[in-house]
Amino acid sequence: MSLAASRNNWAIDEITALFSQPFMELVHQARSIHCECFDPNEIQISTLLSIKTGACPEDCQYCSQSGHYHTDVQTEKLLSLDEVRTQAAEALNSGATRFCMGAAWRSPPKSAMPALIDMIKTVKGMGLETCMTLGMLNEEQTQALKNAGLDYYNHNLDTSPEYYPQVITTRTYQDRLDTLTRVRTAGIKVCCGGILGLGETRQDRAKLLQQLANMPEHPESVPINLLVSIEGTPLESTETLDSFEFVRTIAAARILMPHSRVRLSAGRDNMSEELQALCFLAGANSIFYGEKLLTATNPQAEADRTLFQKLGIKAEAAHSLTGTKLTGTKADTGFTSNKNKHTNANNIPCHTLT
Ligand code: SAM
Ligand code: DTB
Ligand code: SF4
Repeated sequence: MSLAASRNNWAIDEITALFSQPFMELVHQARSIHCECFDPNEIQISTLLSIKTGACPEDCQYCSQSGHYHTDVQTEKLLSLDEVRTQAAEALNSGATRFCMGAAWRSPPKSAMPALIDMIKTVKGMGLETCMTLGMLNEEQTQALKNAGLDYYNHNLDTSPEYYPQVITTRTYQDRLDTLTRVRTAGIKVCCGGILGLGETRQDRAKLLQQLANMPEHPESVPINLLVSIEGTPLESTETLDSFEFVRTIAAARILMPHSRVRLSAGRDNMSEELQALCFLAGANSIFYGEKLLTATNPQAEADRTLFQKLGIKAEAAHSLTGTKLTGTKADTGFTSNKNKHTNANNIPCHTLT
C-alpha cells in the first residue's frame, strides 16, 4: 500500500505513536509522503487582508481582535470594494495566487452579504483564488458565498475538543464543526487548522489533528498557526512552544493528511530561517506572504524571497486558474514569471522563483 493513501479512521493512540517517534524518523516519514504527493520544492502562496478589524464579540483568548480584551488594535469597519481591489492587485503583483479576506465577526451580518459577494466576484475576476474567513455561517450565507464563486472558506478548530473551552467560551466546538459541514456540503473548499502554543498538551495537538484527519474529506488546506502573543490578551504570557514539537506537529499533519496543503501560518515572523526550512522539510507547503497577517506582522516580502532563493523553492500557480493570465512580470514580482511557468511531475502548474 502506498504510504500516501488517505484514511479517516485514525485512532488517537496511532497518532500519539507517530508523535513519539524519534524526531528524524518522524520527519523522514513525513518527507517521503510529501515527495509522493507533491513537488517538494513548490509552495503555495496566499496573501491575507483584514476586511473588518476588531470589536469582535467572541472571547478567543489568543486574539488581538476580541472586544473582551484591551489590545493595541484599531477597530475598522468593513473595507470598501475599492480598498479590497487595490490590496488584491498588490497581492497578485507580488506573486500570490490566493487572496484570503478575514473579518472579526462571530458570523457575517446580513447587511454585509452584498458587499462580500462583490468582493469575491471582483477578486476572482482579477485572476486570484478567493478565500474568506468570516466566522460561523448558516446555510443561506454559505450558499450565497458559493454562488458568488468563493473557492475556500477558512474556519479553524484551533485545538482539541477537550482544551477548546479553556480558550473560547462564546461558541462551542460543535458550532465550528457545523459550519465546516455546511461549507463542505455547499462545495466550497475547506481551509481548517489550529493554533499551537496555547498551553495545550501533546495529547491536545494529537486530538486536533485527529479531528481534521477523520473528517469524511480532509480539508484541502490545513493552516498550522503558532501563537502570536498579543499584549492585553489572557494568553499574552503563555510559555513558547518548543520548536521541535511544532515541527513534529507539522510532520504528523503531513502524514495524516497526505494530499492536503499544510500551511506554515501565523508565527513565522518569530521563526528563524532554519526553523522554517525544517517545517518545509517536514511537509509544510503553503505560506502567507506579505508583511501583515490580519493584525500581526509577517516576514518582510524581501526576506521570504531570499529564503525561497536560498532553499530553491518555487511558488506554485493556482490549480483552478491554469491558463489565467497573471499580470506579474519578472521585474515587479518576487515569485512569478509567466515565461517560466511549467508543469511538474504531478501535473501541477508552477512558477520558477525569479
Ligand atoms: N473571526 C473569524 C474566526 O475566528 O473564524 C476569522 C478570523 S480569525 C482571526 C482566524 C484564525 O486566526 C483563528 O481561528 C485563529 O486560528 C487564528 N489566529 C487568531 N489570532 C491568532 C494569534 N494571535 N496567533 C495565532 N493564530 C491566531
Ligand atoms: C489562519 O489559520 N491564520 C490566519 C488566517 N487563517 C485567517 C490568521 C492569522 C492571524 C494571526 C494574528 C493576527 O494577524 O491578528
Ligand atoms: Fe473574533 Fe475570530 Fe478573533 Fe475569535 S479569532 S475573537 S472569532 S476575530
